[in-house]
Amino acid sequence: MPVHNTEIAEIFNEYADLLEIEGTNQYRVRAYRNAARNISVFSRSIAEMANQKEDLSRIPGLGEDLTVKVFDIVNTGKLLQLEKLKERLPAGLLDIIRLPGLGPKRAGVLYSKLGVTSIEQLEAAAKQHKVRELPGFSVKMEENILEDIKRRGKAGTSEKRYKLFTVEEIGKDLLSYLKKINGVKRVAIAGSYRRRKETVGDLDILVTHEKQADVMQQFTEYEDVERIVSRGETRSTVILRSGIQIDLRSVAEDSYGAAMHYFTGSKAHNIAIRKKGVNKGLKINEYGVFQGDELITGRTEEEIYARVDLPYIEPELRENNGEIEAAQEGKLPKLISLQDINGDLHSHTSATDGRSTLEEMARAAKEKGYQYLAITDHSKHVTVAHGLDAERLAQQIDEIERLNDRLDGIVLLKGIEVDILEDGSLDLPHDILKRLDLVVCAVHYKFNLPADKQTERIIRGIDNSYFTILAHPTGRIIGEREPYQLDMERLMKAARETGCILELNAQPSRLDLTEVYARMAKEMNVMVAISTDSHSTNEFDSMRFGIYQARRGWLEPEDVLNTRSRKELQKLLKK
Ligand code: DGT
Ligand code: CA
Ligand code: CA
Repeated sequence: MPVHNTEIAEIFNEYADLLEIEGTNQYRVRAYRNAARNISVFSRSIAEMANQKEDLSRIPGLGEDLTVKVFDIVNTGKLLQLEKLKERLPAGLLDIIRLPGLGPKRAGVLYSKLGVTSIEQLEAAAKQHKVRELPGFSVKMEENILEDIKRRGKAGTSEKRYKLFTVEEIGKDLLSYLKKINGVKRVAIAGSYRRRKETVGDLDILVTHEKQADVMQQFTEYEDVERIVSRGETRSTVILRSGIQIDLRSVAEDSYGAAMHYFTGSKAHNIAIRKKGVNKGLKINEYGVFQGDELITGRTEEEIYARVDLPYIEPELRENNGEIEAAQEGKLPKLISLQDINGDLHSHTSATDGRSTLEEMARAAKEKGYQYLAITDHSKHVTVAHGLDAERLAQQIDEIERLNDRLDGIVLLKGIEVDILEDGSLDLPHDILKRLDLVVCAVHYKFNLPADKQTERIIRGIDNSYFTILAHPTGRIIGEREPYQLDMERLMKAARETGCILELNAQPSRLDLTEVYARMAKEMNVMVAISTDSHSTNEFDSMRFGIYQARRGWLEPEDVLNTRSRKELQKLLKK
């Protein structure tokens, strides 16, 4: 398996980091970093050049010594000197240098002066104010370190990620700019964006073009570019003003499918597919599928999968979470798509905190091609939203009934987003809930109860015979609010017993029924409703984000309540 240029570069970078921690002279450290940078943007596969005994000194920054090391990496997949250095230096130091503002030099100081070799030890030392005294550190820095460690959390990274919604707009603009470049044929976004992850780290864009097109030049001249990280013949990286990084790669038409597959990832999925290739004597990389040195296919992703005896696997499933096994057994899910949706079951009007009237909402839903729209304004406990009490809800019910008589091709369902109070009771009396088509229930305060209390509160709500749908079940808001402490499995068991439905809230900042929970719901036989929680007519379009997440959670049309026709839905709701 040829080692990719970026892998060689990563090894050199890691080696440089560790050398620097050890206090090796700057000149040597810089030589490795410099080589790494040049290697990562080099336009041809260095592994292939090495295998064909080509002259590697053409690669800028590679002297005699480093050329030998590149050969070692190409032949063995690793660098012996790095492995040895790793044995000498504690592994935790690598985590420390990835904290913002630290880097190998300061990590070296922490190590040599305080013996700090892990994040935990660093945290302890900072809390004891030992860090501020060190050369090159300060009080402010010590505070930042503590904050960064906290933010980094258990997940282990402090790297900034962007909501899919945010990068969608950025990506679309950039895509249309690239398409207009003379000679450009195809442009597509790969990476986690194509897999529709709720957040993405950076955007990976592929282009194919005629030879003479100066795509890289024009890419780096895009008006939104703040900084050019690298520019090569076939790949460039820039940082846009919004801070997001864009990787652009130009690929040959014959390799387009292979490159799409490779750069769509995930890495774990790629590795698993590559292994299947190896078992069949095939070499799979971003250039194609090879038998020996011969390129046998690479134009389409379908062909790549076919070569390892698999059907096409949708990008949203490519996480090496069982999709390859399912594909092998012919058990891939037939994923839900936007066209399967027949209505929306969570929306607000100007009666509470929405911005459109009942009638405006109804007409907009009809325009989306929906058969029904549930109106679910807030209940009285949410005073900031001017929530409805029983009397105002009764008026709205009457109003909806009158409006339904006039409306054609769309039916408004009578609903409420009622608060689940702290004791698990619902915020409105049963005799008014009884008049509704559906009752969407939600937690809007006391987010910080311990897991058992919060779970019991919600389960008590679920046990209420009027409870239809649990809205935004974990309350998570991406980058703003952690999910409440909950025993999801227990909650889902309760939901299954009572036939309660879980909402996949499609607002791009919520999506709090994560892919993991969506899949768990499916496996536990709990139905999901994908709802936009629209507060005005132009929010219905958020439905696509709910669909993306549902697809990542392996959901099929029958797993989702609002794929039902109005008749089927009303039958289900009566139960
Ligand atoms: P992100 O940007 O953190 O949200 O996640 P991705 O999946 O977009 O990751 P990124 O941008 O680092 O790389 C894009 C794709 O390129 C990734 O999904 C798989 C592929 N890739 C990157 N590095 C490697 C590697 O070392 N080995 C393999 N097999 N694939 C890789
Ligand atoms: Ca990416
Ligand atoms: Ca990338």
